[in-house]
Amino acid sequence: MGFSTDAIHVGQEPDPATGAIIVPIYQTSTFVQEELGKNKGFEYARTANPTRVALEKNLACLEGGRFGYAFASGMAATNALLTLFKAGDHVIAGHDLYGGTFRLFDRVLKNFGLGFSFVNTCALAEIEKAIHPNTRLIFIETPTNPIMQITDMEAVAKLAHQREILMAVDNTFASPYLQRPLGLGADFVVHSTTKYLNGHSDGVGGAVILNDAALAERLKFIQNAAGAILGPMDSWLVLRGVKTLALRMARHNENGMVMAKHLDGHPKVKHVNYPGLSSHPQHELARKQMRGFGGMISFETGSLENARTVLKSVRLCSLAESLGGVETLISHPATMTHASVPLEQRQRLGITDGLVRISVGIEDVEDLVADLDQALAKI
Ligand code: P1T
Repeated sequence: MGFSTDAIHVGQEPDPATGAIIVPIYQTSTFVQEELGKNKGFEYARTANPTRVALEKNLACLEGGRFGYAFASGMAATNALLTLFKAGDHVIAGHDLYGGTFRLFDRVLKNFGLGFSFVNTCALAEIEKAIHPNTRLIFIETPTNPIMQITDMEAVAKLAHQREILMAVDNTFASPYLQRPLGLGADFVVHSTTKYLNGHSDGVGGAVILNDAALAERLKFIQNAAGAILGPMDSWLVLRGVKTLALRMARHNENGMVMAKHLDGHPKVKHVNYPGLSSHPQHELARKQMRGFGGMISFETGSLENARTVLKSVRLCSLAESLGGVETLISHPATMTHASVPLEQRQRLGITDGLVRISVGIEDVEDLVADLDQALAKI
């Protein structure tokens, strides 16, 4: 079936008890058992809940995977994935990651004996150089948050598998509508469902999708053992959001492109990071592995003062962390989402004090352009 058909139907048969067309919110902590060892497939809601299972089936299908697990947040999903590994194992991670992912790796998981190398995963040679005998995982974002760099997923997967290393892609920025990493060889896809999958800025959640049955069994064990599960109400919100993912992403693509082109020619803007622009260093690769370029853009205003002026002056765009909702959000990576990345590393990556990030929503794009124009005029 097509993407939209799957998004609307997979995992969501009419409720067998009532015929309800929408999967109910099974707001229950436990399930009554008929006798010892006899139940209807559900025992305790940390282990499995029907609303969450519906979402897990749906997300697995959309990513072209066999197994999906939903977690309390994107960070909980990444944390669960990383606990598949053990002390002494080494992970190669992209150097331009969501600040919270870097913080989890650098300030939490390192304490448990996992080793990390942060490299530019756009350059295959840099990954190759960082491989140690104990390297078990390559973890990338593409596009990256917030510089919008693109990594060649197929090439990295090939390299990883030659060395018996697993590969994970955080697909939050693109969503499965724009790219499907498992089909290009990745072993895991991670999502913050908080973003495009939910799409309405009304729930925090995460997911991991994969194909390997043995790894899936272990991840399910971890999901139940550690317990950072997505609740039924939040699972339902993501299920509802996903039904319109294709429509929303098509509009994010359109609005993102209009906004990126407009900013690119703007006299107050020094540089625009958007993979849809032909000036983007990995534009051709983005065209090859993505279906559209999405709604995330970052641009350079030149100074903290200029960024502050823009962020204070916008009226329609909202100054807030997060992304991927129907409404346009604008943020300042250096002091907000990426404040936990050390200054020297931020500077090396181009996460300057003047960098502004926009999650272009699905409003009428003329209104968004006019809002940005009046804010930039104040510089
Ligand atoms: O916020 P949470 O659901 O835990 O997801 C974390 C996360 C993981 N991966 C990526 C690529 C992300 O962008 C995020 C969260 N990012 C923001 C809150 C932000 O504004 O960038």
